[in-house]
Amino acid sequence: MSVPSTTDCGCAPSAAAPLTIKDFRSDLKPIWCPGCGDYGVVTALYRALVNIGRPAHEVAFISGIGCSSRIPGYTTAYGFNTVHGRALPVAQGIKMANPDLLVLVAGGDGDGFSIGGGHVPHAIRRNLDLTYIVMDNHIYGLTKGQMSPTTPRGAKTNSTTYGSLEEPVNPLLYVLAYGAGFVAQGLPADMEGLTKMIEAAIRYPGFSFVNIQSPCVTFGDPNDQMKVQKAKMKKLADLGHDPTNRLRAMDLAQAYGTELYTGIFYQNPTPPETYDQMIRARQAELQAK
Ligand SMILES: Cc1ncc(C[n+]2csc(CCOP(=O)(O)OP(=O)(O)O)c2C)c(N)n1
Ligand code: SF4
Repeated sequence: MSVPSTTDCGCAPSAAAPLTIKDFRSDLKPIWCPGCGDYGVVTALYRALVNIGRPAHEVAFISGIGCSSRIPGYTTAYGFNTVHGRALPVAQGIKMANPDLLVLVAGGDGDGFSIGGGHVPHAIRRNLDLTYIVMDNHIYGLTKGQMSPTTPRGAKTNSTTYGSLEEPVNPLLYVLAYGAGFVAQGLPADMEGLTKMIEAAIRYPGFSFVNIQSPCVTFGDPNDQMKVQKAKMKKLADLGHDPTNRLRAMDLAQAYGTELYTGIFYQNPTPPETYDQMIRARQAELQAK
């Protein structure tokens, strides 16, 4: 079953001339290691923003701290590289202060699911219209290769010399369990698929989550790099998955770490009112008194 398109997310193009990637690429040269998956993520993001058609001055891009959290600096959107783990609270404040902005939030698996993990359920249940992109490389890249919350059990890292003894967090199952209305997973190795799902996430009116398996070439597992991922990926659309079926999505999400499913796991076909819409309605009600 296909997901009905949603058009009430404020994503209608407001620029006169068609936008190009140049409109979103900043002058700052990325300093990621050559081959880092995050290069592909920023490219997919530029492409998605071109397709959305809103100019850079209508976009705010918020991140935490980490290699992946550098990403707002490589765009011409308004950017805020906040503190480690605090991108979501800052982004929610920005969206509440100016609901007309298209708000993107990004960071690593460490930023989002260890130090910032406590913010995720609350951002989901509050349901502001923002898109949260996690570059999940299963490692702390910026601080030189310690284990992260998504490091697989048994993996040897600079802080788990004999192999991790911990069960990893499953980001897909976690956000689905908390009730996120849009949940997808992509790979920089599948640029077309990744671009489409970021675009769909932005268009979804409410909290949307995209987990990106973005390999760390320097500290990551050599068997979890782009070529291997590309060979391993299974597109949910090819498997006939119905993205409106939340329970099936949760079932598929349980395979995180073993199967590499890509595409939209879940998209709520009847998105509820967002927090920002409710604030506007409340303001209008009070002003009318
Ligand atoms: C409060 C605080 N604690 C710890 C750090 C150190 N620190 C910076 S980035 C980071 C983890 C980075 O890993 P991740 O968020 O997964 O992003 P990546 O670098 O892998 O993209 C840590 C522990 C910090 N900057 N601030
Ligand atoms: S350390 Fe890893 S995550 Fe950081 S820039 Fe290098 S390859 Fe990318």
